[in-house]
Amino acid sequence: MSSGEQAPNVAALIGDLDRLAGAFADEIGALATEQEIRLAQARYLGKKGRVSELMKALGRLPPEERPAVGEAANRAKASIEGAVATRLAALDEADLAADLARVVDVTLPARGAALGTLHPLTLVRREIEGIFLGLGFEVRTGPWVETEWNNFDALNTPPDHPARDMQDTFFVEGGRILRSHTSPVQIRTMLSEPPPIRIVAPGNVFRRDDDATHTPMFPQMEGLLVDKGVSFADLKGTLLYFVHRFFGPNLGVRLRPSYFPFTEPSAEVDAACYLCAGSGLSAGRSCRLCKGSGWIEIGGAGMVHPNVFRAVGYDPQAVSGFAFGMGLSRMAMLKFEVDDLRSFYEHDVRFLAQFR
Ligand code: 2NM
Repeated sequence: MSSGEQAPNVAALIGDLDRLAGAFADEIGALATEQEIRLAQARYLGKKGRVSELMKALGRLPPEERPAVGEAANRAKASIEGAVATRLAALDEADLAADLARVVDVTLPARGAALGTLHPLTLVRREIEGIFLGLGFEVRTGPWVETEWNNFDALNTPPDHPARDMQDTFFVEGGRILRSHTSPVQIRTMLSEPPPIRIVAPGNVFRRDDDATHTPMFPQMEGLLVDKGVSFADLKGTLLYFVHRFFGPNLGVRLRPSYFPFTEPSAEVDAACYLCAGSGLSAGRSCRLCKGSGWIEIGGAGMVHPNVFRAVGYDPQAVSGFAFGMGLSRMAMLKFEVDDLRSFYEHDVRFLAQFR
């Protein structure tokens, strides 16, 4: 031989290969996972495995003796691969048998699907919409980004009015603002339709306020009725009907003189407290809802100012109208006795799930 090493003994080499297959078969019986089995397979058939180690001697054999050793190597390889396949199949079967043996109580009740709830502000908005729909009002909405004209000028609110200050109103690009009330919806409606008008405008509005009792965005609902011969008595009757439907029958309404640029006369609207029926006393103590006054403030209202009609092209000699507005968070706080405004914006499911 060119290497000068002695040629290996062919019979011994074949015997070693045949014994390797047997040794593998013994080893694999104790292995419990596919990973262990694959590692064992690599120790025998891998590049540096035991079969490859024995095959290094092949090059030192005379050519005529190589085929017999090659055959022995193939036998060992096939035997090892066969043992692997058999063992893996047995493991699979054992897994399946274990699955089938598991006792499942099919009579256990299913876990109920959790139902969401409507947000209290949504409940209150829908309820109020329903009351006014029943009176023949329509629900109208409009954009959050508005012109200063729709939000202020058309509403008889002059350029030097404090509400138009940077301190109070959000200004956005292009000379526009975030609406500070939903009144621009009423303006848009009057600009595009002739009287009679009967609408409520629910929606979010924006003011530069952020503390325990004010959020920079809050939901509002305003209403507008315009027709021939509409009076302050129509306004009060409408508010009285609303209070009876929303808070309870037989509750009084009180209008206190106030001022808004867009209405004249203007009023703050109080409803008799539904908890103490206006007495100021509940359970022998000062009522917790109205703090003993017997009244709760629910919004503002008034007769539409002639300048508002002029701005939208209505003739203030021919038609008159009333308008009102209320904060929906306040209405929800009163109705559900929620004492912190921020509860509506924290998205705590333990709070929200109480309104079913
Ligand atoms: C309020 C209070 C009083 C109001 C006025 C108008 C309009 F467009 F007709 F002039 N819309 N809404 C109004 C009046 C709103 O909210 C507290």
